[in-house]
This record gives sequence, structure tokens and C-alpha cells, in this order.
Amino acid sequence: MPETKTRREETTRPESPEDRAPDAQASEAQGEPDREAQTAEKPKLSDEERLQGLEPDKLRRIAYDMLLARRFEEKAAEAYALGKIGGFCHLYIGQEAVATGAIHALRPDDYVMTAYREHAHALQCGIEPNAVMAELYGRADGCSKGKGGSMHMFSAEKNYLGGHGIVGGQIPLALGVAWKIKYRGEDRVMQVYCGEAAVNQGAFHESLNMAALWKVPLILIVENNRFGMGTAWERASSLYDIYRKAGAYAMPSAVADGMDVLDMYRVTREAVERARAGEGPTLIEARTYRFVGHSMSDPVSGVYRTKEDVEKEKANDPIRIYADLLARVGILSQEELEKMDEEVKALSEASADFAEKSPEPGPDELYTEIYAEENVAGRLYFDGRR
Ligand SMILES: Cc1ncc(C[n+]2csc(CCOP(=O)(O)OP(=O)(O)O)c2C)c(N)n1
Ligand SMILES: [Mg+2]
Repeated sequence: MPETKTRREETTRPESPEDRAPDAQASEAQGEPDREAQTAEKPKLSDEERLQGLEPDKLRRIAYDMLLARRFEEKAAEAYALGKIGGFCHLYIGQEAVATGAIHALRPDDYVMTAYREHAHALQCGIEPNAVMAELYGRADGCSKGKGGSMHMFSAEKNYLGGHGIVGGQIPLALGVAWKIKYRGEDRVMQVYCGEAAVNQGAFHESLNMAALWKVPLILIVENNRFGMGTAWERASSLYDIYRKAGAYAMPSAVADGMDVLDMYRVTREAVERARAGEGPTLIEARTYRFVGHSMSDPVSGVYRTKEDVEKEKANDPIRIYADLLARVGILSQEELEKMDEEVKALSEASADFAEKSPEPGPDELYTEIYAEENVAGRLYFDGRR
């Protein structure tokens, strides 16, 4: 009998969590020994190189923004537990370096779109904490007037295009926006995020193909937090290295350390420069980890990972890693960090007070911001008003 390999043996699936970063062995198995963008093969940068010559004010702002995202969501979790926030609510705790680093590499006139794990992205795009918290509370002063909730934040003014609940649904939408940018000759980029569980869907592949073919300024960041709800990535995909999917579409791609905000910034900035130079799209795989349950209704670990797994990953807390770096290079002392922490906690607290006082949207709001034309009688087809 000839020796046959099982399908599993032929994949790049790693054997243990420690082996999950792409390594030489995995690439040999795929017959591609020379891969540029591997996390494991990235040269170790010195502290100075990691800082990329960024101004101290910008470096401190990055710390502030990550800390605000964390404290804001801790406050939201508390309000949720008290029943003040209802519906779906997915927290980003553990993943803050991804959106913070990537959005810092943009200008305010660039567009951002993401899935439902979106509070940090909305804040990072400049939507006020009060407006984000009021949206979570379903109140009239929310950024979507209390009609969207956790998964449907939106701000045309801040070029933040949501907030999407259908896994992968935002990718073709973002492709359309990127196409619009090119069609109108605008000097902007479209940055879109999805989770790793979205990348084996048709919409992802169709979008990659068209983005590369038309060379539109699209930056697609896959937030690989290793799980789609309770399903581990290696149980769901025949290919482990997500960034390599771009190769099928002749699109440049890279891996970023999603627990290192400055690596996210560096990798995204390169992609932004390419997009602005008319060189088209980039796929970025950000390797990260969520420290909390899939949503507020799920346990932290569940049956798909252990409490110990989560605790172990917390040693890589992106905020701690970054704060240690800034302390080492004399840009942010422990004392200054604590002061900053107090500030963002107070801001988060104040946003909850604001949301509490904001009114519920009135019944008339049911009839605004909807896609429906009036009929000859001046009524909407579902209009039950008398
Ligand atoms: C098309 C579609 N299928 C299924 C779901 C149900 N669902 C909600 S979240 C989720 C997991 C997505 O995981 P991932 O894309 O990795 O994002 P993460 O939650 O890890 O940020 C699924 C399957 C959905 N919202 N949309
Ligand atoms: Mg995921």
C-alpha cells in the first residue's frame, strides 16, 4: 500500500499554540521556503527602531487611546451587567493595539469600516466617548441616535462607516468605497477590518480579486484573534497563514504583531503609502487575542479554551507591553501612566452618566433614516401611523 497523507497532515496546521506563528517548517510543508512577512522571521528591532522616529506627543497619544478603549469597555461591561445596556455587545479587550496602531497610520479624511467588535474603532476615529456610550445605552444622543446599538455605530462626519453585524458583509461594501475613491480621484484610503472567521467566505475572495485587479486604495486588516465564537481557527481552515491568501490575487500582504501597537502602525503605514501612491490594496493579518468572551453573554474561556490559556496570553497585554517600552525610553513614567489612567477612567465614567441622562429616541425616529419611498398617499409601505 502506498503511504498516503491525510488532508490534515498536508496543511500548515500547527501542533500546539506555541507553534502557531508561521515558521520555517510550515513554509517547507507548503513548498514556499522564502516568505518575507513572517512574524517569526521578523528581525528583532531595537527600542529606537520600534519608535520609528515618532514624536513623543504622538507616542503618548497612542498610549492614551489604547487605555481609553480598555477603560471605556470595562465601564460598558459594568453597565451591561447592571442591565443598562441590552442586546449584542462584543468587547475588544486584549485587541486594542490593532485598531489603535492601524488608525493612527491614517488621516482623518480616510475611511474606516469594521465588523461588530467596534467600540475601539469608533472611539479611535474620533467619535466622542459620550456618543459611543449613549449608543450602547440606546439613547437619542448616541452616534446612531440610539437606533444602532453596539454593532451599528456610524459617523459620516468622522468617516467612520460602521459597525456591521453580518460576518464579512463589510468587505464588499468597503471595496465599493475604495472604488469610489479611485473613480473620483480622491487622495484617501479605505481601511476595513474583519475577523479571521470571515476569510473563507466568497465575499472576501471576490473582493480581494476586484481590489487587486482595479488597484483600489483598500487596506484590509484581518483581526486574527484565533477564534470565531468558540471555533479555533486551525479547526476551521485548511490554510493557517491568512496573509498568504493575498498571493492568489497578486496582492501584497503582511503579518503584523497585533499585540504590538507600533508594529501595527508600521505595517499599516507602509500599506497606506502604497495605496496613496496608486499602487493598490494590501492585506494585513494582525495576530492578536481576545481576553474576554466572544460577547457579553459568553464566558471568558468556555469549552474551547481554558482559563489558563487566557491567563497565559494576558502576559502579552498590549497596553502593558507598550507602557513598558515608553517607560524604558523615558517618554512616559509609571506616574504619568497612572495619571493618564485616572483621566480615561473619569472620562468613561462621565460617558456613562451622560448616557444615563440622555433620552430614549422618540417613536417618530422609527420613520427616519430608512430606505423606503412614500407611496401616492404619502405613506411608507409599512406606515401604521394614523
Ligand atoms: C454571515 C454570518 N454568519 C454567522 C454569523 C454569526 N456570527 C457572529 S460572530 C461570528 C464569529 C465571527 O468570528 P470572527 O470573524 O473571527 O470575529 P471575532 O468575533 O473573533 O472578532 C459568527 C459566526 C453572522 N453574524 N454572520
Ligand atoms: Mg476571530
